[in-house]
Amino acid sequence: MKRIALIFGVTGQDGSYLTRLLLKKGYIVHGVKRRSSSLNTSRIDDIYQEPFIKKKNFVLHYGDITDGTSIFDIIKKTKPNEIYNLAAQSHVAVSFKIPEYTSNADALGSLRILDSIIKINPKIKFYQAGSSEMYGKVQSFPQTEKTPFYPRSPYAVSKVYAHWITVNYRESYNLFACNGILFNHESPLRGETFVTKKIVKGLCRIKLKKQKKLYLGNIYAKRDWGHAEDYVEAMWKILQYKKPEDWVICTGKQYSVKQFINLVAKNLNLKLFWSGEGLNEKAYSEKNEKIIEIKKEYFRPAEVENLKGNAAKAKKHLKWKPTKNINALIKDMINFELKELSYE
Ligand code: NAP
Ligand code: F7E
Repeated sequence: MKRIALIFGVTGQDGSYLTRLLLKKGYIVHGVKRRSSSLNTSRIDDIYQEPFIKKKNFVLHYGDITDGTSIFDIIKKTKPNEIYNLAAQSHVAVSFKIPEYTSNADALGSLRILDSIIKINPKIKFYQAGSSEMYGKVQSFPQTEKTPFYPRSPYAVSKVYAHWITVNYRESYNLFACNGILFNHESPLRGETFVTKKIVKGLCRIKLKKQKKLYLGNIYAKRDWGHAEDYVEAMWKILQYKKPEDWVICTGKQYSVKQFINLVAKNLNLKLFWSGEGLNEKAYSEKNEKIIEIKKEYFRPAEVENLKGNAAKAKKHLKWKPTKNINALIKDMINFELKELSYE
């Protein structure tokens, strides 16, 4: 019997990589996309061209994680063995602007799926896309599964709710429900307003003289950045483990946003000269043109300054480890961007 997976958030960065992974493993994959007035399937459209997939093995359904009826109906109709909840309003800065919607989608969305699972078939395995943002104002270093949460945004508070409701349903109803606590992961398919994509795209365009400047916020925040392709493999392994547990997935390496900028510039053979401090800090080109400026509007009301994880548990029990380091990630993102720009 073919295994059946249902992915909420199939049109996102992780949804696209996870779909490819599961199809390669022989799953039938159902994906939930939400209705929008413009096309939102650009990350998954090319999957239908892949030689390894039979078209009937990948099916899309309209639905929304703020709409319990659609969730219930899709789960009932598709009869999945595994559900991956990747759907979320995933932008931390935006969550301060639309906190109520973010909570509805990111916190209650998970509850709606879990509640449908216990009513339809409690044997369905469930993966919840948790986040290192839950550690927020970090309480210990590096962060593990045992580090207490201290969320710093409506996004992170909602993810903490989703984490604990997943634990609660596991303990109350004996569900195979798991949290992945994933640190930042990026790729060529990363959304355009996340900092790594913004930097790679901006510096590639500046290099090719298609753009003059890049505006950023807090360049001293530090993150543990991995590659999304590695991280979706971890999601799958989490649901194949002998029992349902919660897992930290990260690289264990940390860089500041400024270090990330310098690495991208180096890869592009773009010389940057930094000067000034705070909002007046700037980066200049060899020809003394201002390339990067700091803008107050990109700072957040509360920041997460310092994330670095320890994935020892996943390494030991899931036999998972990241295969791509920061340089491989940056090269992958740059190559994609330069190819896209060559079509412009
Ligand atoms: P993403 O690219 O922003 O994708 C989010 C997905 O959720 C998209 O398919 C989006 O649909 C969908 N979505 C948003 N609101 C929805 C709604 N109301 N109903 C149904 N679908 C909805 O995010 P990602 O980077 O792939 O991340 C996947 C998940 O992991 C998210 O839950 C995120 O919070 C979490 N996470 C991400 C990271 C990371 O570094 N990437 C780290 C930890 C946790 P549209 O395409 O229509 O917008
Ligand atoms: O910001 C700083 C910003 O938006 C990273 C999501 O996938 O990972 C992501 O959340 C850092 C922050 O990611 C700009 O202040 C500076 O400190 O790329 P980001 P994030 O907030 O870490 C976690 C794990 C998730 O779960 C989330 O879903 O970069 N920063 N200047 C900037 N950030 C943005 N976006 N834009 C700037 O101009």
